[in-house]
Amino acid sequence: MNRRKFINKSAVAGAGIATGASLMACNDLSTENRKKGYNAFAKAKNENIIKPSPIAICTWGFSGATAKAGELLENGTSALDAIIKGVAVEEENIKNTTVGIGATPDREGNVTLDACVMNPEGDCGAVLAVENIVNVAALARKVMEETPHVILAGKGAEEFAYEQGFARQKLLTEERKEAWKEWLKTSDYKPEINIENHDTIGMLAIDSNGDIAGACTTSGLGYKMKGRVGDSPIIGSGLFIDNEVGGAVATGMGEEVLKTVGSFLIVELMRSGMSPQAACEEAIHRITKKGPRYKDFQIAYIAMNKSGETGSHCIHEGFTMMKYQNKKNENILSSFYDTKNS
Ligand code: SD4
Repeated sequence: MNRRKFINKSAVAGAGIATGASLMACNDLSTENRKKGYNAFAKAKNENIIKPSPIAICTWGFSGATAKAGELLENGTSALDAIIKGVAVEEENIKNTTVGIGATPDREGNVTLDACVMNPEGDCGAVLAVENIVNVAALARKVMEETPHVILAGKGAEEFAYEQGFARQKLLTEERKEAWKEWLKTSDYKPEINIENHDTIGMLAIDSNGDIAGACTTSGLGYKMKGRVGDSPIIGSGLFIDNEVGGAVATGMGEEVLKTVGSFLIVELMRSGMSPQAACEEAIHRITKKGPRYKDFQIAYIAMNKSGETGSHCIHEGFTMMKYQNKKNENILSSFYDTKNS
């Protein structure tokens, strides 16, 4: 090797080492700073937050669910306890065709349920494609509290439920069975916006300690493929909570929520300073900007920050959310993406 080539090579290698070293130092420093910064930011934020009076919000018009959770919160019940009892109102409501007993089956005639929960400590639990158990949000909580795992699916989740004392119950009602038989005549799989598949209940609540928790429970999309799981039991997509920031929950076409990890996105946007409303709008925008396919499906988000400010946004007009606070149980019409302007 001639001298000139050698010098050039060493210079490049030296520069590489120097750059690598300074980059590493830089990364270390920024990680350190970021850690400190986040903690300081979160602490300062929490100290500055005026604790709201207990509040429960949920997707759609499930007034009985927010009333139940809200009244429990007012009696000092923890956010998670109140939520589990609140969403159970719909899981046990035979008329709700997308949650718990009385839900629409998959295309083979089996009702399979999905649910997840998250507590203020940042722990979570989920159950996927569970049969014969009504209160799957409570079961997801058991996974979180009684197992070393986060998710149990199918038969394993069902067997665990029996071990935990849950009753075996037939979820398919005669009415849903007849509707399924009717559906089989055409087997036309086309979820209708705001008409069917719109009863998933996702709930967020802040208790009298100012702590936030959440749950999401559903049978998913009616006449789905056997084994299909949507966003609802997937932490970060159907639900996400951070007790330093707030929480978010989704309803609608789960596949599209999964692709954008919507609830986690909303919480992170709120962490960076966005209001719950603006964060929900941005999360919907991430979906609508992908192209006109959004015209065929509905997605809605609700969110709440630690001050008790709430927001909701959806693609198509017609989504509502419930809000219970200070003994007032309101149904609030959500803002929506204006498809006419797109
Ligand atoms: C799912 N997101 O399984 C659910 C369905 C839903 O209101 O929310 N329906 O995709």
